[in-house]
This record gives sequence, structure tokens and C-alpha cells, in this order.
Amino acid sequence: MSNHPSPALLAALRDRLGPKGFSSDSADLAPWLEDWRRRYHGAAAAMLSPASTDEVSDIVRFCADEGVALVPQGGNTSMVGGATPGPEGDALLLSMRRMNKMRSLSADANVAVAEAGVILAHLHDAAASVGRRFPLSLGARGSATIGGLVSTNAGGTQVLRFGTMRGLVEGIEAVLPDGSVFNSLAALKKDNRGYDLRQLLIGAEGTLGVVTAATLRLVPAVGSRSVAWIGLASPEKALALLRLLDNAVGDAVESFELVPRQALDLVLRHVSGTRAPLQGTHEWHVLVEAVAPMVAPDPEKEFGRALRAALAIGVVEDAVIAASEAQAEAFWRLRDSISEAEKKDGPAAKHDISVEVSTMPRFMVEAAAEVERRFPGTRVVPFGHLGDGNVHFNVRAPTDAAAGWIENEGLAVTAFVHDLVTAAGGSISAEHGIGQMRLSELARLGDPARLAAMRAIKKALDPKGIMNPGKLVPALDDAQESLA
Ligand code: 2HG
Ligand code: ZN
Repeated sequence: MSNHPSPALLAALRDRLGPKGFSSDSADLAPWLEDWRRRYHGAAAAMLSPASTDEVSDIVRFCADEGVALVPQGGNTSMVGGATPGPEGDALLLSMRRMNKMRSLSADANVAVAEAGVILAHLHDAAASVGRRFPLSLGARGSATIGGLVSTNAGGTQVLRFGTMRGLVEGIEAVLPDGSVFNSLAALKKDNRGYDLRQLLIGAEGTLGVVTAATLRLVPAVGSRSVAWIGLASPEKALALLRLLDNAVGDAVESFELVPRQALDLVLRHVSGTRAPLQGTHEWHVLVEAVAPMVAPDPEKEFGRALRAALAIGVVEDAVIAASEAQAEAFWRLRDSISEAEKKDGPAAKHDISVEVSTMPRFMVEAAAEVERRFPGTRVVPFGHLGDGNVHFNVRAPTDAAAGWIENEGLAVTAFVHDLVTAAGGSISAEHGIGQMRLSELARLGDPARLAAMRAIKKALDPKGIMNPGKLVPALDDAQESLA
């Protein structure tokens, strides 16, 4: 249990950070004390907004001295309440948004060094300005920040070829829970000096320290891209198509996103200016993006040829290749709006699951049938990153569900889904992390050896428990509580 910040600590922090770096004004704090989904409402005595690593280091040192907890936050786009403080009000919110400098950007070295508060879309623009690209992308790219993306090992819609953040981070600078600065920004291809602290900090959700900057891998800019919207009969057919495209155009396929008819309907109903790309009705769709660097020989032709072959052998029901960048963007808007449309439509028990890629089509269809049978009136709308074996297996509440469905019946649905995933050898959190939302489920279903190791690492690096408490690392009694 952490301590409440004393007036002396708050005064010292105010002095150190100045007016731009310290606020205890409730109107300033309010938007940052609630998560994107409006599921978690926290409290904090102040919001600290450092502008440099030195300031972060002093903040952490001052707080460690008094045993006061810190909750790091970037763009506040966590899907699992990972950046929202608890309701007790004894933690301080540590906003990293003012640390938003690109420290360096080199097309020759193929890396960018970005501070934690750099917004993903700004990194995309910066990389493009030197003829390179940072390949990871997601719907929240206009507000998600590098520190949060690193700390959650973010995935998104472009993982297929270049991997998650783990595969794209080449160096890290972080402030550890005693205030010391871990500087490992050098992009060393080989480094065998023991435990890889960088990898430990990636995906640690701020529980082992605060990421202040990262060295990120850049890849060649897009020479041309082919974006297609494809209608098909089943997830099995979708996976067959992915293998077919793999053979035809290799790793040019960078996105392979599954969209069920119901998810498309939600977007068309709730998001203005959207229209269905295909004329007929299809139970399933995939959005495919194939990218070729500047030098590739006529990739569009190969991609079109492969799709026509898929159509001829019945893998695909119908398909349209975007005829312009504007049309490609319109296809992507349909995909990227699913979360928003779903939120507008009503309550759902959300799940972010993975199983082995080859087993996902069958798993998701069978699991959806079992859920709908066991919980009459629910509808499963699984969508997302089929090419990564990761779908958002979201279960919509029955239309006549009472208020509070998520916190009541929804919990039983979640336990049921997670039991099925665990039995299939999969993960209950493929890309969104654990935060506070999945803590009790991780405690209930996590491998005991893994949980014991996580607790031991947390205790060793953060003995006072001041870094983002109540997130990611389950306490021994966390299996009792649950929130979908
Ligand atoms: C996506 O893939 C995001 O669109 C959000 O990870 C998923 O809202 C969701 O369940
Ligand atoms: Zn996703």
C-alpha cells in the first residue's frame, strides 16, 4: 500500500517542475482520470508533466523517498485501464505528454530516437519526411504515444510483417523505481551482457519504471500499396487466402484483418460517411494490405493475379482492390472504426485473445457457438488480426440486457471465454495487456511459475511498490475480483 503525498512532497514537486509541469486543478486532471472506454474512474492529488528525463528522475526519487505511487500515462488509450489511477487518490498521475521531442532521426542508420510523449502519427510523419517508415500502426495512432506503445508492447493492424513493438524497439531509456536512469538507447544489433532489461521494460505497463525514450527501427517507405476488401464465407477461407497470398507475394502482405458482417453493419450504422465496399452480402470480410518498397517489380499485378486465382477456386466470394489512395483510406476507415461503432451501439464483454494462427478460424467459430448457446441473447462479434492469430472476441449483451450487464453477466461470459482460450493453449491478452481489467483473470488462469517470477521481478526492482500499483502483476488475492 502506498502513502498519500504529503504537502511537503507536493510543494517540492511543484518547485521542481514549475507551473507547466505541475497541476492539482481538478478540471485539468479530470479527462485523464478516466479511461477511453469510461470503465475506470480514478483519483490523484496532482498531475505531474515533466519535460525531461532529469525531471522524471527527480520525481521518481522524491516519490520513492516517501513511498508515494506514480501512474505513468501517455495518450490514455489503454483498453484495459492500464493508465488510470485507482480510486483511493494516493497516487500521482505522471503524464509523459510534454516529453514529445524526436531526439534524432536517421535514414542512414534506419532508426529514430523518440521521447515517450511523441504521438505515433507524428512519428509516422517524421519517418516519412526522411523517406522511411515506422511500420506499427493502430486505430488510436492520433493520440497513442511511444512510451505507452513500448510499455504495452502494442500490436495493431500491421504486425504481420514487422512484429509488435518488441520487434521494433532497438533501445530504451527509462527511469527505474529508485530514480536511477537506465540508458540503453544505442541500437546494438548484438549485446550479450546478461538479462535484457530493455525487453523486460517493454510490456511492463510502467510497473518496473518509466520509459522516457526509445530507439525505434525504421523500414523502407511504401513504394506502392494494394488494399483490397474481400468477401468470403468463413474464417477458414480467410486463412486459406492468407496462405495463398503468402505464396504469391510473400511478406508483402502487411495487414490481414478479419471483419465479420455484424462489425461492418455496426460501422455503417454508427459512423457517418461510410459505405459498404462490396455489393452483395458476405458473412465475413478481410481487409488486406500488400506493400512493396520503391524497387519491387510490379507487385500490384501479382496481388491482383493472386486474388483472381482465389476467386476462381472459391476461396473468395468477391473482392475489390482500391482504385485510389482515397478508396484505400475509406476501406481502412471501416476497419479502424469498429471499436468506436461498437462503443456507440451498446455494452459488450470485450476479449483480446490469441491461439496459434492455424487454429484460430476453427476456435473462434466453435467458441462463438458455445458462448451464444450458453448465454442466450448474446452475439459474438469477433474481429481483427486473424493473420496474427489474435481476434477481439467481443460478446455483445442481449438487446434487453439490464444496466450493469458488463459487471454482472458479462463477468461470467468473460470467465467462460477465457477458460476456452486457456484450454486451447492460448492467451487471454494478445495485445491490450493486463492493466487493471485483466488482473484477476491473469491471477486465476496464469501459469503459477510465470506469476511467481513476475512477482519476484516486481519486488526486486520496485520493492516499495510505487510504480503503477494494481496493474499487470497480480497480488496473491487478486483472483477473487474480476472485471470484464
Ligand atoms: C482494434 O484492433 C483494437 O481495433 C481495439 O485493438 C479492439 O475494441 C476492441 O476490442
Ligand atoms: Zn486490436
